[in-house]
Amino acid sequence: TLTASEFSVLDESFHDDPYRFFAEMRESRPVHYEPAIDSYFVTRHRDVKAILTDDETFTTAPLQVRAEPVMRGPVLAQMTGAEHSAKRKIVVRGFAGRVLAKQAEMIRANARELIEPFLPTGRVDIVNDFGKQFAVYVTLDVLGLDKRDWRQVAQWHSAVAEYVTTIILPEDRRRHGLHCAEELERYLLPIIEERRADPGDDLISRLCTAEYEGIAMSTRDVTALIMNVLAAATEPTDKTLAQLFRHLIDHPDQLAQVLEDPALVPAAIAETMRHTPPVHLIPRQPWRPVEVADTPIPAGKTVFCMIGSANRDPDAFADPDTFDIHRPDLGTARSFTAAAHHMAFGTGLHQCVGAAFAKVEIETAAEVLLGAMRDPRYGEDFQYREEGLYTRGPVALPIRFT
Ligand code: 2IO
Repeated sequence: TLTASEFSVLDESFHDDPYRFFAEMRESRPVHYEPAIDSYFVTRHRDVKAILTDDETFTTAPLQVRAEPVMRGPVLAQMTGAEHSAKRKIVVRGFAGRVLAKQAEMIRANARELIEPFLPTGRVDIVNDFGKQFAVYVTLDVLGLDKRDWRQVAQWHSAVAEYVTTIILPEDRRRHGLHCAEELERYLLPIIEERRADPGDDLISRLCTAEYEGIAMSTRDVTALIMNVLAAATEPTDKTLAQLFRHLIDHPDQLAQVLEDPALVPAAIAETMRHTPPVHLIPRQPWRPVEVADTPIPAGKTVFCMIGSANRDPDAFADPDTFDIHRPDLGTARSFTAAAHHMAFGTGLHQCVGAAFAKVEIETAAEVLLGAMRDPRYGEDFQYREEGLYTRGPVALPIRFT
């Protein structure tokens, strides 16, 4: 049994494998207080769901400190009311219908181009040879940015992501994140001016030409939304793709079924997102004192919803630690919508605006990769390791194939 004094989510043992702590936390300490950061960690599915769907009580104020400085302005999740619904709609339309169909072709072309050089070698690291570059390439194409800049953008992105997602960030890393965010903003500003004058059919142009209450968005608003899309589309992609491959390699029967029937791919992705979500924490802040699972939480404290734990709650999913693309409680058809039973895309008002895009992106990459590689398996003496408390994923996934 873990007692409050001897357990911390900041412990190395928790970081190494948080999953083995979740059951105990849900049962005996469903709301864990972490004194070092004066924050609360919520573990049960029903409590996380209640918090994320109660946007009256639980605000997204933590993002003001955690995200706004490096996003160079407010992101969608920080907005409420008419401003939120109008700007959210603008972004939703950038990932829907004919636009999304065109993006699917772009995604396929990028996946093919990036896997090609590895096909004759019979080996590829899904994270470091493919996934990271794929994530940035696709995001740059969505935004209409030059892919020749991808290494530079990837470097800026990692510093920005580190700023947003590190629980206790050392001062030098904090400054580095801010510096990279400023560089990224400096890179974007002339491009925004260009697109205002001569819009194309990319997302930056859409943001520049879209009107909110009859007026065009300010450059600060456009910049922040670009930064928001850049971070949100890049950070989880390699992690999700690598987890999908890991689960399928670990479950050869399910891999065979997916290869046999590609209609199972969405279920495999949804189950991957439930079992090992790329985003483990979603921060909220109650504006008044509340009680969660009989634990009083004062107004103004940060509350972290633990998605990895909620998604493995036996009250929500039978045999929750088992990876099973056929599980009847997965609800595949709804898994990429606000009605999803797993909460890898959050839920409620601020539920991921890119969920439909993410589905197409991972589906397409999986199709291209699985179609090009026979008998995917791990390389010899491969040691599996994951990293991250906020966003979490494999540090590498070197595989072999025929
Ligand atoms: C960008 C963790 C990358 C989002 C974030 C500051 C706001 C929001 C998220 C996801 C993924 C990020 N939060 N996307 O958790 O837009």
